[in-house]
Amino acid sequence: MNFTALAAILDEAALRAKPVAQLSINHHFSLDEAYEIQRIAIEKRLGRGEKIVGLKMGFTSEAKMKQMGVNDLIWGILTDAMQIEDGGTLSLSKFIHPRAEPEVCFRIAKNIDRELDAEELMDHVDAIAPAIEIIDSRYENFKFSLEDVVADNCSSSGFVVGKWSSPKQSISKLGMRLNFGGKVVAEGSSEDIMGNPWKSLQAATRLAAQYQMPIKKGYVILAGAATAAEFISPQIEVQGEVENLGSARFSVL
Ligand code: OOG
Ligand code: MG
Repeated sequence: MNFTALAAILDEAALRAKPVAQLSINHHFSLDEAYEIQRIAIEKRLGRGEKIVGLKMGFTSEAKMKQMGVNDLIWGILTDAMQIEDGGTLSLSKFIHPRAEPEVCFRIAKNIDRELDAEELMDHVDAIAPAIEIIDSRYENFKFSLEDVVADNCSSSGFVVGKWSSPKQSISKLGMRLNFGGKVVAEGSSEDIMGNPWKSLQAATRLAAQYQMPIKKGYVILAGAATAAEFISPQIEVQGEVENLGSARFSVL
């Protein structure tokens, strides 16, 4: 089967909110080919009028790699259709088996088309915010290989960004929490994200150069979860908190 057909399987699974078997069981494709499948599936979304608004980094913490049984970082694309406004609602009927995770989000101030070093990064970011990512693997039982999950746009399905604040403050060892109905369900530290979420952004600039996909001014970049992700259920209020940055939230319908 060609990459276009594989991309169509994943795109339809997302549209219909119906899971599919792991592609890698019957098809062989490399990590680079998985990114090609991801690209074709995103083209389909763009063809339906969606716009790219950012990127998400995945598996940037031990907790996430361990939870999902993989061992390398990945990136996926965020579109405007995936964004839920802070304090907004999520309708479960549009998802297969969504999970939420607390994240840190960067806003890009200038186009980036090469790998930046640590000192250059700050100059390319104009704000940071607490965020929640909603991931919804299109694969049955949320099970996949690294290639499978990359082809599936790294399970991207939704995100909520809280209030923006200055990128000059330290984000190196901030407590991060996921609360359901006011109860803590997952807890970690921003230090668990590659030592510091800025490292994740730097890795994004490396991937941008490698895959010739510039990171544009105005993009939001999710640095990856510090904790394992938790399944969400109807009628709960989900809050993602980052110490000193505040929180982002949504309610599940
Ligand atoms: C893949 C997405 C990983 C993160 O923050 O590490 C991710 C998944 O777990 O389904 O978003
Ligand atoms: Mg994530």
